[in-house]
Amino acid sequence: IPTLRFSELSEAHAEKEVTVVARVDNARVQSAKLAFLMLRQQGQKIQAVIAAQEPISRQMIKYTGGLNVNSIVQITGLIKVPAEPISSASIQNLEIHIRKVYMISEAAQMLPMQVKDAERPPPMETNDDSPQIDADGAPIVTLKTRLDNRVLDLQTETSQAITWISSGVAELFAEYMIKSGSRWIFTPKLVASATEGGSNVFEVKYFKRMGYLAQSPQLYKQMCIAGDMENVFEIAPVFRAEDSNTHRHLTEFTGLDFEKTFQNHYHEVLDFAEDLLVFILSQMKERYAAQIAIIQKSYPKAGDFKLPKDGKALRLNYMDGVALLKEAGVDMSEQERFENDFSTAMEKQLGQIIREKYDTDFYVLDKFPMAVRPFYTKADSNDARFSNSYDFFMRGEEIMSGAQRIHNIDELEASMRSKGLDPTQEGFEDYLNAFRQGCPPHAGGGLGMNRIVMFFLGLPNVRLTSLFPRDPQRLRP
Ligand code: ATP
Ligand code: AMO
Repeated sequence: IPTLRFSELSEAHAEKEVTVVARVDNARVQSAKLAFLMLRQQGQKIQAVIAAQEPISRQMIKYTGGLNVNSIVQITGLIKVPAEPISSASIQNLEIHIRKVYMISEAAQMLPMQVKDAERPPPMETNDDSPQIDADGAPIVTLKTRLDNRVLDLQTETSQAITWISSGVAELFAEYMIKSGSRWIFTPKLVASATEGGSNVFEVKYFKRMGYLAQSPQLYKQMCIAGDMENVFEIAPVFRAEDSNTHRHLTEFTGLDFEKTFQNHYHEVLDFAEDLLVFILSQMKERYAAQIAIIQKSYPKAGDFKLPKDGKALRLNYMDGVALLKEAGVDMSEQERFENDFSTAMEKQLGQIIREKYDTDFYVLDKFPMAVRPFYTKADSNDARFSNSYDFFMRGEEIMSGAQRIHNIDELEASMRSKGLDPTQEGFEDYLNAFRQGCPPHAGGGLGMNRIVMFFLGLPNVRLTSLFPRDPQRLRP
C-alpha cells in the first residue's frame, strides 16, 4: 500500500487503498458505529470516516473519534469520491474510509490555543493577554498568545502563507543578485565595533574581552569591495539593541544587503537597486498569487500593493518630499529639514500623498541631508548639506537605506570625527586600513526583509513576518 501526500491524491485513487500521514485537524464520534476525522497537511484537508464493519470494532471507533486534535497519525484506508461534493474549498473532494489507525506523535489533550481559533487576525496589542471573544462569541487569540505558542501559530493557513512570502522575497533577492554577477558573502556577526556608529549594540562577552553582535554587515561588505569583489550580497541576521516597541521594529531581523562598485556615478547603483525592488515586488505578485489570496482573507490589503505602472520606480529627491508635505500643510522648519528628516507620521502622510498623486506604493527618495546619515555616507559634491544617499519606501514606510560611500581615507576619518566617532577605536582600524590600501568608488544598500514582507502585504505588525520574533520584551520561543 503506497504512502502518499495529499497533493498526490486524486479521484484516480477511487476504490484504491492508500496510507497517509497527517495531522488530526478535528475528531468526532458520531455514534457508536461511526466517527469522523478531518486530516490536515499544510493547507490541504481530507475527511476520513470510520464505520463499524468487519474487522473494525466499536472500541476502535471510539478511539479514532476521540483522538487528540493536532496529533500526527498514520491512516490506511480506501479512497472514495463522495456522491455529494464537499462544499468547503479547503477540503478535498475525497474521503478516506479508514481500515487502520496508528498514532505517530500524540498531541496533548489540552493545547494552549486551537489552531482553528488562530485563523482569524488577532488584535495587534502585543502585550495584552486578557481573554477576548468576537461578535459570534468565538475566542479571539491575542498576538501575545500566538507568539508565545508560535509553533501552533505557524500551522495556521495565514502563517503558512506569510512564511512562503518571506521565503519568496529572499529567493528573488538572491536570484536577481546572482543573475547580475553578484557574489554571495557571509560576514561575521561577532564583531569588535558598533558598525553603524550608534549605541544600539548588543554586547557579548568574548572570552576575556567585549565583543558585539553586528548591527549590519556595513563595514565588511565595504571591505569586500576593497578586496576587489566588485559586487556582493548577503542575507543574514541584523541585531539592533533599540528599545523600540513599535509595529515595525525588531531587535533581530533579516537583512538583505548589497554593495557594488560603479564606473561614473552612484546612480548606476541606485538604478540597479530600483530595478531589483521592482523585480522582487512584481515577481512576488506572480509567483506567490495563491499565498497572497490566502493572506488577503485575514489582511485585506495583502493583494492591493501598487507598483508603478511603467515598471520603473518613482524617484524623487528628499526636498521634493519636503515640498509635497508643505503643499499638504505640513511645514518643516529649516532645522527639522536638515537635522531631523521625516517623523514616522510625516513618512506615512507622504506615502498617502504619493499614492494619490503618482498611483504607486513603492518609491525612492534620493539626496537625504548629510546630518541624518551614518559616517560612511558620501556628501553631495554640489551642496554639502545633502548626501548621495537614498531611502526606499513601501506604503509610506522605510524598507531600505543606502548610499554612495566615502572611499577616500582622509574624508572618511574627517567624517567619523564630525559624527563624534574616534577613528583609532579598536574595530575601526581594519576597516580604515582597507581605505589606506586603496578602495574603488562604490555604493550599496540594506533592505529589511521583514519590512518588505510587512508592507507588501499591508500587515499591521512586523512580528507576523518573523518566524520567532525578537523584540525588547521577547527572547523566546
Ligand atoms: P533606520 O534605522 O534606517 O533609521 P528605521 O525606520 O528603523 O530605520 P528609526 O530611526 O529606528 O528608523 O526610527 C524611524 C522612526 O521611528 C522615527 O521617526 C522614530 O520617531 C520612530 N520610532 C523609533 N523608535 C520608536 C519608539 N520606540 N516609539 C515610537 N516611535 C519610534
Ligand atoms: P538601516 O539602519 O537603515 O541601514 O537598516 C536597513 C534597513 O533595515 C530595516 N530595519 C529594521 N527592520 C526591522 N526592525 C528594525 N529594528 C530595523 N531597523 C532597520 C529597514 C531599514 O531600511 N548599513 C545601512 C544600510 C546601507 O547603507 O547599506 C543600514 O543598516 O528596512
